[in-house]
Amino acid sequence: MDEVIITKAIAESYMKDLLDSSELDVAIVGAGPSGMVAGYYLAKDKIKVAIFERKLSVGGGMWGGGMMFNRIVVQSEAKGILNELGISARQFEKGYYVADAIEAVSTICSRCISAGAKIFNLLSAEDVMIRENDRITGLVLNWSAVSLANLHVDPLAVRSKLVIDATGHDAEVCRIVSRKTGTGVVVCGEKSMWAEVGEKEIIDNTKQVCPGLLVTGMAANAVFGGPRMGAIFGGMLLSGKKVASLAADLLRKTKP
Ligand code: 48F
Repeated sequence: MDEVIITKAIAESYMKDLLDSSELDVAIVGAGPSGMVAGYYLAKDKIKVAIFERKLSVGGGMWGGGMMFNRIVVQSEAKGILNELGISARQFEKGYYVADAIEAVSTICSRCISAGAKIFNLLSAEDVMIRENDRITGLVLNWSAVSLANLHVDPLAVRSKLVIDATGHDAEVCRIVSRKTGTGVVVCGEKSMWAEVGEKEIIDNTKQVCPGLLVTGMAANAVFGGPRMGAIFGGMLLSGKKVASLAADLLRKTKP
């Protein structure tokens, strides 16, 4: 075994994927459930998509289920997505399915990658690229370790036809766009827990917020002031699926 061959294999293979992802159809920020479901459906539709995740692990808030009981609940409306991905779930009461959070995260991630999406962990979106008419045209990325170590190191950028904010409760990309553009994007902040309403509103709140930027998952409710919903995850899955379909439609419309 030659350590230098191992080094070259890792560096060359990673660099090839990173360079290939420097021009994308869709760049997703955040590899939580909504971001990875969106990545799965986009890749399945042959759309060039990459997900940039700040942490070492993907899965966002799904691993820990509710209060560290690693189970999630999914309602009937989203059971079809579990079936399609191959995640087992049993009916607890009529309309309430319970699934293993670890199986859910690992399966969504695996299906997302095998469909053709690239996931880059340990990278944070610290800004967006903005061009004429305040159109969002890509992401400004840096290693998460740079901000953790408080290093003064400039970022690099990727261009993408569309950006999806899947950053969860903080709606980080929308907050940046709200601060730095005149697009009128305002992050209202999420309301207190109300599962029934939160799960309904998240679907309506999943949309394009300004030219080039869409929002999904908990970030959608954070932007438009919808309630949080706790450890029911059907809305996240349905929102990820919906944003993929909206993005695919927008890409088709802008095709020369
Ligand atoms: O928080 P997260 O799981 O978002 P989600 O897909 O799902 C929400 C649920 O997990 C749960 C809930 C259910 O009722 O409310 O909270 O909407 O995943 C968001 C991911 O985005 C990453 C973050 O580390 C997490 O893995 N993230 C956040 N900001 C950035 C980022 C950033 N600036 N750059 C890269 N990744």
